[in-house]
Amino acid sequence: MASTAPENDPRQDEPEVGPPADHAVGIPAIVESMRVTGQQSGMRRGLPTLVDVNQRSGFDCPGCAWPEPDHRHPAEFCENGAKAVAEEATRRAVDPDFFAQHSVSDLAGRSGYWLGQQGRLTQPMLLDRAASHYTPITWDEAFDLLASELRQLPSPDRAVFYTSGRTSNEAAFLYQLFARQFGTNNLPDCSNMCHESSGEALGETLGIGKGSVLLEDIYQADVIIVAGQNPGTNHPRMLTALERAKRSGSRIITVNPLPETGMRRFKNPQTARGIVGRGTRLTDLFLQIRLGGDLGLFQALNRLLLQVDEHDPGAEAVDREFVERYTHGFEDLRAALLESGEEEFWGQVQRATGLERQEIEEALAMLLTSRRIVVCWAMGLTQHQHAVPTIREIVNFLLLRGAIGRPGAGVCPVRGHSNVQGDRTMGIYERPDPAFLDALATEFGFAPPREPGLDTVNAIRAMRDGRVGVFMAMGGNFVSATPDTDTTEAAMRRCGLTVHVSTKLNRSHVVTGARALILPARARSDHDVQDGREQFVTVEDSMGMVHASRGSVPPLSAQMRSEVDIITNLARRVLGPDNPVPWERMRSDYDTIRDRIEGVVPGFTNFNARVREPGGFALPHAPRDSRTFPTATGRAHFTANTLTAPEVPSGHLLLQTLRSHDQYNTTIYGLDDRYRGVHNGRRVVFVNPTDAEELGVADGDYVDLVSAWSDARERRAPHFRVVSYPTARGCAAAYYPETNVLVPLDSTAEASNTPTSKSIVVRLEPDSGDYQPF
Ligand SMILES: Nc1nc2c(c(=O)[nH]1)N[C@H]1C(S)=C(S)[C@@H](COP(=O)(O)OP(=O)(O)OC[C@H]3O[C@@H](n4cnc5c(=O)[nH]c(N)nc54)[C@H](O)[C@@H]3O)O[C@H]1N2
Ligand SMILES: Nc1nc2c(c(=O)[nH]1)N[C@H]1C(S)=C(S)[C@@H](COP(=O)(O)OP(=O)(O)OC[C@H]3O[C@@H](n4cnc5c(=O)[nH]c(N)nc54)[C@H](O)[C@@H]3O)O[C@H]1N2
Ligand SMILES: [Mo]
Repeated sequence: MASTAPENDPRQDEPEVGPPADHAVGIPAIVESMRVTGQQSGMRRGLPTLVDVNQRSGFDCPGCAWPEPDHRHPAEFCENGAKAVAEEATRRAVDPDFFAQHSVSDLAGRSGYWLGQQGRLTQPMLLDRAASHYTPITWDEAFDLLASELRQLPSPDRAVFYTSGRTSNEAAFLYQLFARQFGTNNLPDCSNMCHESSGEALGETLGIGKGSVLLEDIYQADVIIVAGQNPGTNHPRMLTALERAKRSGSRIITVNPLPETGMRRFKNPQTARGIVGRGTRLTDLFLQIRLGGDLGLFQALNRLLLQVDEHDPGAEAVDREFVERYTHGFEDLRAALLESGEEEFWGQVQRATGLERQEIEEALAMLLTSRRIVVCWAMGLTQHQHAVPTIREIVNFLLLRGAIGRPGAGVCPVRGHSNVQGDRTMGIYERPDPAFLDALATEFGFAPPREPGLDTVNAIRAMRDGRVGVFMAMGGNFVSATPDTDTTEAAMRRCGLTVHVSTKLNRSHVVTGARALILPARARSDHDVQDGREQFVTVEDSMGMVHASRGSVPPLSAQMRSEVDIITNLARRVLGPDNPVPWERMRSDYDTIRDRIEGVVPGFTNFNARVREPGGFALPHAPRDSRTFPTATGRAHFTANTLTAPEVPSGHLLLQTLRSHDQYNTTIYGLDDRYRGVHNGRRVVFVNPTDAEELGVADGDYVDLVSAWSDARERRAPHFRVVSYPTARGCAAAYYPETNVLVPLDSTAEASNTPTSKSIVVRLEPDSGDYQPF
């Protein structure tokens, strides 16, 4: 098919495909890290930067939220962390000349990959009404414009303040404070599309929506279940922790429709063994589950535990003492799980999981001899219609085994963005806890709004319906990360003003409201000096550890400002001189922000002193620390969940949308997915060979993916190369964000409203020829 890719924008529609790799990391990862570093930032700027990553005196890797070990290796980063840092520390600059050369419609015809590769944003820019190009604007003019648009809104609820998960604790705290002083809880964030289902399920059952394990627990576990997660690509440093656990005797059960290379064999580049040896085999038992089958799997395990307990109480399948002392709802769970007959139950489980009973019993045998069990998961579990019940069922499982609040045991939702968990702790939430608002009111002497605000999906609906005047984003790439791309882009265009505080150019800068602002931010690795004094920020990792992060890279332009600087200046303009918050002092000294966080957020006592200690400190977690459960009953809750799984009509496949090895969400680093054997392209759909045969397609064919959703609109993603791949039967996979066009806005998870990006019913149609690059 003819491609008319713009100059320098490489074609992504003719991928080359080879066999998947048999191990992760090793020497190719080191070579790749050095290559991107040299290419983006040059070795003189890039290498010293890499040395600082995740060190106590350095900055937190802007990649994932996996925690740092106590004994840090001099190279405490991974290939994908190196890519994230290189992209930030790049010498390439997007300056006013660039915007003079490229009209917005030209930029809208480029790929996300090309946009991101142009470099760092270095100057505030305005796209005026009906203008064809962005033009430079001073910071003062930009703040005045935004402030006057905000003040003219008929209600504060006509503004939406989105956050992506790289924002520091300090900036996040000020951003939500500003939004609430302005008068709205419209604070959607990337969490709404990510671990919201985890927070929802864990909050309800354990009383706190966060993971209950520390790194030490991973090392001490007897069994680690890794379900719905691809750490080899998305949390590579987790492989080091899993390797260490394996060396002290842990066994690993991997639950995934795909045999992900990273979970098979790991060659740790930090050890000689990893460089020259065969590496470490990680997975002991691989359960190749169908998409969305995990609720069925954990229900089966739980029913088996109850049955073993009944017939052989000595086996201690159920930790009776724990159940009696700490939990609520056991009898209801028992009744629900044992209700149906054997044949009916196992028929349902088989249909949902695609697993044989014997495979589940093999897992059970490993679990029955272990009390120290950790369950890790990520997007493979959270982005389904029944994600919340699935995670509640995992909690049921761990509670039955007494595996909460015990060393080497617990829940481990592995977060994505490096500070997404901290942002939520700081109050970035559209449904804030009343106690949080009370504390905010007391600390700052104002009445915060109490009405719940808009989450991501509801914000898109409000924008679509013309109910949003100003959309502001603290980082992120809203139009590419959200579902139903055509709907979302149309929604964005209905806003009066769209504002992005960003580091890199992306599609959300070129699909805009009537007017648009780009405000260039300093990033995690950038040096931050305010009024002559060096500043640092803080972040919270996936395990609730809070620590300092100090950037060291000289910013490419003096016009790039810190997020704290941007928020405080905006707040002063919008809220006026009588506002009681000392915004200007907070800008010039981030310690004063931390003092106020201490006054509002539990767990931050003596914040400024403790965060200066090497390694920072752990936030309290009542179930982990003392087996106390801050729920309504003061106990951990069992829940009875109905066994459901996605229904797929014949002739269709269930599609999951996932990440390649060369991307960070919507930021595309390159066009390869080394571990899965894909090179020089991204428009691929992985299909089981038997399914392909039944559907009459073959490896190498080009097809359109068409979403089968109940409304009348057609959602089509054209021109994907079929890749014959050993995924579970009936389950296909393709990359995000190219496939977001297929995810219906109204297809969301119950209770968390998270888009169902891992279960989209699609059919394959012959290539329509409608593909236009980008
Ligand atoms: N390099 C890099 N690092 C990243 C990111 C990145 O894009 N690039 N993104 C960051 C972010 S924000 C996040 S949230 C995390 C995401 O980290 P992951 O959740 O690992 O990301 P995905 O690529 O979406 O992979 C989902 C995995 O779950 C499996 N899966 C899908 N559906 C199911 C299911 O129904 N059941 C089971 N058992 N498995 C299933 C898929 O086959 C795949 O292995 O990574 C973070 N880290
Ligand atoms: N189909 C499908 N859709 C998905 C997912 C999926 O698996 N499938 N995953 C979902 C998930 S888990 C998530 S978390 C979301 C991600 O959604 P987002 O967080 O909105 O998207 P990102 O691609 O991470 O945002 C990248 C942009 O953030 C900006 N940026 C980077 N660093 C900084 C910084 O330090 N400061 C500031 N101010 N800006 C910065 C850059 O301009 C960059 O272009 O996408 C979701 N969408
Ligand atoms: Mo995420």
